[in-house]
Amino acid sequence: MCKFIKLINIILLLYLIKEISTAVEFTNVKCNSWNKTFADFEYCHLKSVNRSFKYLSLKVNLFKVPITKVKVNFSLLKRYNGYKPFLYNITVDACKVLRHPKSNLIFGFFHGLFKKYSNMNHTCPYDHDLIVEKLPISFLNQQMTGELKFPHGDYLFHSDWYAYGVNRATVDCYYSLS
Ligand SMILES: *[C@@H]1O[C@H](CO)[C@@H](O)[C@H](O)[C@H]1NC(C)=O
Ligand SMILES: *[C@@H]1O[C@H](CO)[C@@H](O)[C@H](O)[C@H]1NC(C)=O
Ligand SMILES: *[C@@H]1O[C@H](CO)[C@@H](O)[C@H](O)[C@H]1NC(C)=O
Ligand SMILES: *[C@@H]1O[C@H](CO)[C@@H](O)[C@H](O)[C@H]1NC(C)=O
Ligand SMILES: CC(=O)N[C@H]1CO[C@H](CO)[C@@H](O)[C@@H]1O
Repeated sequence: MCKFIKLINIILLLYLIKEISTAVEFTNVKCNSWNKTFADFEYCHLKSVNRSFKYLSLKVNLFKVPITKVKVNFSLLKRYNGYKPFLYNITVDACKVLRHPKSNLIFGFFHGLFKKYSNMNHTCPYDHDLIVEKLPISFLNQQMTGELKFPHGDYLFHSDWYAYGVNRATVDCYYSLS
């Protein structure tokens, strides 16, 4: 029993240390459309309403709907002397994984970060503009804190969005761990 309590204490302590040492802060978002006849960003920004409420919003106008084939490349980069590849660099068939959400945990995690605040919450096809509306940065920070045990520093979450095998858009999210 005593051993058990000790174990609980150690786990609790480790948990607290992690909580204290890992603060996540989203600092910037950049969106780019590679073919403005196919899709374009109406807006893409972080906004501060006040000290405690900061959010991310973006809207993509799609001009060739419906879209039935979507792939996403994700990679995580860390800044040393410029941003360098760090940890993962994967491609997922978004239409497939939206049908079978448990088939790719990394995509599932990423989708979970914004789906509550977005109309990208259903399976393909997509026949409407895509929005992420007022996704609270505090929500993002919270989601990330539990998941990341990475070294301190500046990170770039890079995503390339392909439709029909062609790169249509790039969304880059910048954050730091301290
Ligand atoms: C841009 O997209 C349009 C619509 O799909 C296509 O007709 C055109 O060829 C594309 N342009 C380039 C440079 O890929
Ligand atoms: C910040 O703005 C949000 C949304 O308008 C509001 O709900 C919240 O009370 C504000 N917080 C402070 C500290 O003013
Ligand atoms: C991801 O991997 C591909 C192919 O292996 C490479 O061309 C690309 O530059 C990599 N991207 C990043 C950001 O590391
Ligand atoms: C998807 O998001 C839209 C817009 O926010 C909402 O009206 C709809 O109920 C959501 N659908 C699902 C399946 O969550
Ligand atoms: C790094 C990586 O996996 N890149 C892929 C991104 O997706 C396109 C389209 O599916 C592939 O051609 C790239 O190889």
